[in-house]
Amino acid sequence: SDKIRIGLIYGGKSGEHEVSLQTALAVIKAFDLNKYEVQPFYITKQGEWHSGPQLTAPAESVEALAFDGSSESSGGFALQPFFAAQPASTDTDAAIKVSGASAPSAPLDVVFPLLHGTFGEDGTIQGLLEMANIAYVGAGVLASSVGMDKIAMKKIFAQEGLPQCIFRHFSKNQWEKDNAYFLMEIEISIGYPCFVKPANLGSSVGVSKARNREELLAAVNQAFRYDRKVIVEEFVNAREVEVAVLGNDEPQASVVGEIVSSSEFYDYKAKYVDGTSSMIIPAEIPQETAEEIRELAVRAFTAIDGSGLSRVDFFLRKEDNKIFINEINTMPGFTPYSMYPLLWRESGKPYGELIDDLIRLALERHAEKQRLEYTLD
Ligand code: G1L
Repeated sequence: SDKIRIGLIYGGKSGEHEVSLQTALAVIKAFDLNKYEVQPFYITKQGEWHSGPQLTAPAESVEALAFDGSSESSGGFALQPFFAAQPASTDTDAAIKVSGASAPSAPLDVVFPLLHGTFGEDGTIQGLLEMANIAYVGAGVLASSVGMDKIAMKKIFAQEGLPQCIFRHFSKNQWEKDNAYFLMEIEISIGYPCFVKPANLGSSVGVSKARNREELLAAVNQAFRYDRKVIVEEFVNAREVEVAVLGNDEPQASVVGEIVSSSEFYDYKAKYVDGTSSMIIPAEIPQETAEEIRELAVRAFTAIDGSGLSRVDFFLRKEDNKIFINEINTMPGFTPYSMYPLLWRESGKPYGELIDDLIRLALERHAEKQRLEYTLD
């Protein structure tokens, strides 16, 4: 058929297994099955890949997407029957060839990697898809890994001149060798209270606030349980605002949204509620501030070599409205009730259109890459 063949990879070993399943279900429901064919790949919590049967109707529940039996395989080998053909000119150099026996009748056109890296750091699924020469939605290898490492991210932001809070960082080995030095550094340059976080991990696992030296020592040890690198940040008393960025070479920014705790929320005209926090879209902030935040978001996206999508999170300091970039997330929450899709909805782009745009952007980036030369002959 002339439908676009979409692969969905979801599940995975990470703590976001359930969120990933919910997201896959929502994305599947949004696909126009007259236009797309959907091939699911479920990764169990144990890391086994299960490629399911092609979907001819939207799945009914997450249970229906969590197949346990058929076509089990370990690692990305489940993808191999669906590899794209290598470009003819580089065929002899191709690192991976589709062998005759498993050559598919219908390779995938584009994949949605709906999960965080399950191998400890991110960019890994993206790397697998690069080697398979399959187009995929969202950030590439570099932006994905930068998006998961707060230290690399902040260094790139600093180089780009983006305003951010004061921070210090160290590895476990550096800390063990000379923690007196880092304690002094932190107390002189940051002071208390401060936030202590593992460099990796998107969520708030291992994050704590320290009000004095004793708490700082405990917080650092706690953070080292989750990563071998730790970052300590200045505490900023601020509102939290977020922007959705979409595009490749000419990324666009959505309206700005604000996250507030549920208790504060009732003072506002009600908008969206998601778990324990709520979203106000558009944020009630001055128009010049919103414009500045949108520009900073696009610069951050470009600085990390973003593509497809990213949600960029900022602090707006209460005392003076100063803007600080907090982080960029290349794999934001993506159900129809998550901040990223809601920001685009309020900007005039509904969920289904957003998905169409992401697929088009993935195919465009892939086509452009096929035109690059990789050898000297
Ligand atoms: F494929 C996209 F669009 F790039 C993409 C990939 C992953 C969008 C959103 C996400 N997000 C997630 O996978 C998750 C937050 C549900 C789990 Cl990490």
